[in-house]
Amino acid sequence: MSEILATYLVHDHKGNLEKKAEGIALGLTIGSWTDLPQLEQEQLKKHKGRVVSVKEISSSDRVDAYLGKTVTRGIIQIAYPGLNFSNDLPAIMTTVFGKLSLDGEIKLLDLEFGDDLKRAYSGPKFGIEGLRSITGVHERPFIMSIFKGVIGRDLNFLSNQLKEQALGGLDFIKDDEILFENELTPFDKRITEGRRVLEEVKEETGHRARYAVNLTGRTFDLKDKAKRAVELGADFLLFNVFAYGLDTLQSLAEDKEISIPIMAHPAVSGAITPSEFYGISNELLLGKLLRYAGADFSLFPSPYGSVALPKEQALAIRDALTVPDDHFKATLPVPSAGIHPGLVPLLYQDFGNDAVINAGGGVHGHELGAAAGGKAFRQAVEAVRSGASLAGYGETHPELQIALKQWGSVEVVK
Ligand code: 1AE
Repeated sequence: MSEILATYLVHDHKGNLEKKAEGIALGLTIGSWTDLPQLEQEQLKKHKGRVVSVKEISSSDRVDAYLGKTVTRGIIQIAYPGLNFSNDLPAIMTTVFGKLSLDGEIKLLDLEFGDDLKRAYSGPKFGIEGLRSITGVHERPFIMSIFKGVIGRDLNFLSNQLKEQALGGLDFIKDDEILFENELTPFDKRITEGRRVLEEVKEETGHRARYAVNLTGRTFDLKDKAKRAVELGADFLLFNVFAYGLDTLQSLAEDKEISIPIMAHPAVSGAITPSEFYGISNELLLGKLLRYAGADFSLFPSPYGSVALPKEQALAIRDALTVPDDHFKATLPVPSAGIHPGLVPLLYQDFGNDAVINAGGGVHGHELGAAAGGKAFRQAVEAVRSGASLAGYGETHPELQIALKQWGSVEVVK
């Protein structure tokens, strides 16, 4: 098996990045070997991590002040021999960032898998192309809304909310990620009742929205539950992957009987990614690794809304999900949180057609209700795609006009 190449941002208070890199390459593989007899050294050589590059980057007073000491900052790359690990994400993550992650002053920026390693991962079953063929939506970004305020509510409330959202012409409607197994709206009933409602709306309007039901519960029960969801006619699964682990997602995505798209929610990833000093980069965790593990959709904070990511990070996630790859289908980017129709020009400019415009509050908070909220988003997309300004389009589309009055807008200057 080939190597895996890890890229790290390091902070070294001894001012010797080469030594630091060598220490990591040794420490995460064969440990100290200088005292071992020659024969053993030779035998262990093939297991040793290899320092590939060491590059110092500019120092920063702000970083020194945060860490409480003067540090040399650098980007280092270390290759780990495939011989050292079984080809699965738990083994790889432990190899490249196991104990090292506890250091608190090192960030894992990227992992590059050799082709033979990559082949063990099947990636998204459907990906962007598959989702376009399921929905028949080819020429525009998708639009999604999120159930809101459903905890403690019964199935009737949920069905009404689903119907309202679907009447707005949205492509996807997802469970709130905080809705778990409960007596009022049990998983099985949400699927069967959701299907009934969406078919009813289709009869009425010709439009069939797809519903992503939240797959929750104990890890070892998930596969059976997901298969039951498929038998009951679920459209998609929503999955809080970072509460379980990437490998759990991979097991679900690889299972042929779980033959529906999986939407990965970023809940809990904020405990791992946000620091600029330690943890794992957003681009790697919410981008590349989710794609390898088989997510058809990846939700992440957009650069503009309520829990925003720096723009370069959001775009780097987008790229990692969609960059052409001989082996993997593209995962659909879902920049989310605090999105309203007035942000559609920005979203469209930055994420284009191959993305989902996703909103909870921006749909349900519309003065005329969720159906009007959905319509306002559809109208905003029509406006942007036809080259019209939102304000101008709003003059003949009252739902959009009201949304713009409520939340404002950001027109894009080209
Ligand atoms: C990044 C995930 C966004 C999400 O799950 C969510 O519920 C967003 O809600 P709004 O659009 O901010 O109301």
